[in-house]
Amino acid sequence: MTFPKDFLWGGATAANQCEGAYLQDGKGLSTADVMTAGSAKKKREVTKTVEEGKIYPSHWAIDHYNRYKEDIALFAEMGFKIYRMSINWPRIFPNGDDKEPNELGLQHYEDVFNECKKYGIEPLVTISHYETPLALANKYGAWKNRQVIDFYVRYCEVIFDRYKDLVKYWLPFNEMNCMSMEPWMAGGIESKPQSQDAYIAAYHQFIASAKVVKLAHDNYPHFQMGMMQGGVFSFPNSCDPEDVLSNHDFMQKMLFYSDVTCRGEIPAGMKKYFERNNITLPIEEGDEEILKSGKMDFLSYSYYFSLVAGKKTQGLVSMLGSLETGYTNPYLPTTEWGWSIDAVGLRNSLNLMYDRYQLPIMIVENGLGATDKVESDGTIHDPYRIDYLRQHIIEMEKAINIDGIPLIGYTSWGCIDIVSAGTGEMKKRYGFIYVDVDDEGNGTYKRIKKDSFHWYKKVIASNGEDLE
Ligand code: BGP
Repeated sequence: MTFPKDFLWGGATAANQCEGAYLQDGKGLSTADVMTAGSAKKKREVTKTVEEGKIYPSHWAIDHYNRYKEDIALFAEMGFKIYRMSINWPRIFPNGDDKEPNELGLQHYEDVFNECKKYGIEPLVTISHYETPLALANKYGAWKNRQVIDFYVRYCEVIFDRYKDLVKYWLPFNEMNCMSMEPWMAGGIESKPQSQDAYIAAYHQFIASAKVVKLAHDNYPHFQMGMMQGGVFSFPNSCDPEDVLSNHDFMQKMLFYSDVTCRGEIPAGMKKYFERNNITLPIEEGDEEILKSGKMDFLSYSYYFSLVAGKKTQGLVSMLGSLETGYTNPYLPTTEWGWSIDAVGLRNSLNLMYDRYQLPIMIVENGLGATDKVESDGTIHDPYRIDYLRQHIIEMEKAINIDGIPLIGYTSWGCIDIVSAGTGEMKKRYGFIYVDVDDEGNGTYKRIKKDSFHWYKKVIASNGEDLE
């Protein structure tokens, strides 16, 4: 087993799922702050305002905002080379359209990045991870409105300038294709997935993304800008050519997002799809140039599972809740939350994505959401998590050494337990570090190292050689 010597091992979180402190230091509300707790069976509710008596897990999460020093010290103890995290947009611009940024918010992330640097950890920053300022949704219709592009670009100008010496790797949006599945999360859009409005919002994000990639390239040549795609990969249900074609159609809609941001244009097949479905993108003069001028430097994506698509496929999937394409894969086991476990699928996806874009790749989310049990002596044994991660790391190594894929980093998801985006639960845990807090926010918030903590530390120390 060999990984490149400068391979970026680490972990990933998102601000709305870990920070808590939802009004501290002048922060405004985000679209995540009005999403109630749900479960695998109960969809999270979007209430538009904070309602008395409802449970909003982002309000407390794991209080990483106040405990980041302790958490980063634990990441450093595992040997992290990189920490993927997001800036909570309404900490910087509480209403999204404010004239001046909030200094306390800016200072906070400066402190966080300096803390990372202290341990030689490289920050990888998601600029927008399901955290659109709520005021932009209520006042402007969020990403449906082209004006929001300007607010986002201004936000980027401010953070690029402030953190230019501290941050090199940036992801303009988390899982852009989430707009085809969960438009509220992806962009504060209330309409149905794959509707005209959702595609308008996606289109505005493409323009915004291209503009800030160009801004970075023109002013900060040392920045590396990355596409972040939600890893929704499917295989045909059978070799029936109709199934193969349906799977292609499904994947075309999923990869639309990485196609536009990595290649700089709308693919022909999607133009036809929009025509057939009476969807009109709000294209303005000069947009083609903008898209071409802001292509990504690298590709990143999340990978948890694979899907099966075919003739019966019902639209797209709700990736963050239940996973429904109409089929199950008889070859694969599933997690407690019903997600298939397909480590070889990760290698397949790496080949697919490299063939398609020829860009360096980072896997920026991967992991197993599971219930953990704290033993009476305070230890936590999570061999299921170690096993899941081991299988996926083995497949990454094969992709590098057998297939020749330029994979440059791996940040496993929820390196410390955080709130689940899909269900709003705390009990769906991904971490190497357990946090003593329950679904209602009760607990001591104490951090406890799981068995996987010690295991991942060895993996990193041996640069992926010791996986036992
Ligand atoms: C991705 C999101 C994350 C995350 C992860 C796991 O789609 O980018 O924010 O949470 O999925 O999903 P969940 O939290 O629903 O288990």
